[in-house]
Amino acid sequence: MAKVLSMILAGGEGSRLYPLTQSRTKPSVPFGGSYRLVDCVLNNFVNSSLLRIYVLTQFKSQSLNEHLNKAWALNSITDTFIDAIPAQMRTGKHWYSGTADAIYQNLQFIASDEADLVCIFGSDHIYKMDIRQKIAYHQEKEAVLTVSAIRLPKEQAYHFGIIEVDAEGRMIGFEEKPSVADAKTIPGDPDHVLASMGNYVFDSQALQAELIRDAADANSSHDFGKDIIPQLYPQGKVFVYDFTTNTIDGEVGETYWRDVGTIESYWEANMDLVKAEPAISLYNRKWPMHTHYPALPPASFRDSEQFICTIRQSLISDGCHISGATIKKSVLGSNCFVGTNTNIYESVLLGDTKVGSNCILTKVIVDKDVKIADNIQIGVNLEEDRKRFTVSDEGIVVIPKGARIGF
Ligand code: ADQ
Ligand code: ADP
Repeated sequence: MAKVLSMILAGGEGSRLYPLTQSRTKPSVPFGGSYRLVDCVLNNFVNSSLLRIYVLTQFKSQSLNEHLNKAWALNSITDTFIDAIPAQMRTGKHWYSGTADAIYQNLQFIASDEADLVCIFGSDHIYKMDIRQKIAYHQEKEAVLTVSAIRLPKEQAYHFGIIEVDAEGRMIGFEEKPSVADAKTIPGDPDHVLASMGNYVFDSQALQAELIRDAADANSSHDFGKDIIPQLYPQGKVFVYDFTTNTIDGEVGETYWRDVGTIESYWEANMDLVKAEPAISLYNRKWPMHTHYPALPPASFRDSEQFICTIRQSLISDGCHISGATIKKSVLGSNCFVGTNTNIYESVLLGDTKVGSNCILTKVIVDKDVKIADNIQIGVNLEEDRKRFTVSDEGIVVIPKGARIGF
């Protein structure tokens, strides 16, 4: 069995998720009631029994550090660790300039390790992957680098690295974030492209050599998508791992993958959890979704004299207290209090929030520690909301952390 070292890129600024990233880095943004975005990739590694993990942080990392300490501490006498590495400007007075530079600045941790393979994964995607299967494919192909790929609608091409592949799975073309017009579609399928999922398995020696070469290249932006992959694939040893072949608990099909880069995609990914048939299951006991569970009582629901609680297609976390309210297609993080005759619809409450009585919230994302007074409507009159809050092009209203509304 090859020795594996894993590096998780968790330094993303997440500017398109603003104001959710006003006080925390993107991987630390709460998701799905109980989780943070970074939990998905960490669960993929832990459930794949790959337990030698560095998490590279950069922007606004305190919230992420606290989460890693509370949720992901490994107490063990074996050679296993999940350690955060803060950006330390080891190679000069500059922060990480790109994802490859983030790894290059920490090359000593790879060089001093006996790992044969290095996994480099982003941290802001919602998916389940048994990474052992990707590693087995990498070894079978004797690849230098293996990139995971998924088929996506052509219109999304400009967000992703777009791949061309031959019949053996070898990468024969790659373009980082091309225009939709220029994106190479899948042969025989003009409506779809093959997109890089931003996660990589590298041969350790080849990675080190390539990063040293790239660091000396003044024309490089030191990014895996823009520089490293285009440099490596023409040498013929970069292979493409088809994510749809991955199995969880012996079953093909759990190949949901979502990039949560924008307010809309973040909201949609939360809504995917409360569909009648959720796109990704949180309930597979062979693939537990670890996170930090605060010491809180179970969620409680109390009818008032006039109003009964109606909760449909929703996730309600521990410590929530709902009094005679109606909640549909919504996700409530821990410690949310909701008053009587309030309607919450298609909304995401990140936690520690109080919503008064007789309120309406429709398609609203409420960050932590918000207090909303009685008789407030949000998401009903978007013209009014735009004067006070961030409203996405698709009409999703975002209430920033710590807001006091109607007081
Ligand atoms: P993007 O997602 O646009 O494209 P990027 O913004 O560089 O790539 O982020 C990749 C990961 O690295 C994220 O998890 C992010 O949080 C983290 N990150 C970003 N900058 C960092 C830094 N300076 N230090 C540490 N971590 C950092 C990439 C690929 C595409 C691919 C998509 C899939 O480049 O080819 O299609 O991911 O989403
Ligand atoms: P989250 O909203 O991500 O759960 P927390 O409220 O748990 O974040 O805060 C995590 C850490 O980040 C705490 O140590 C907190 O003091 C710090 N923190 C949060 N917001 C800010 C801020 N605006 N400026 C400085 N530190 C902050």
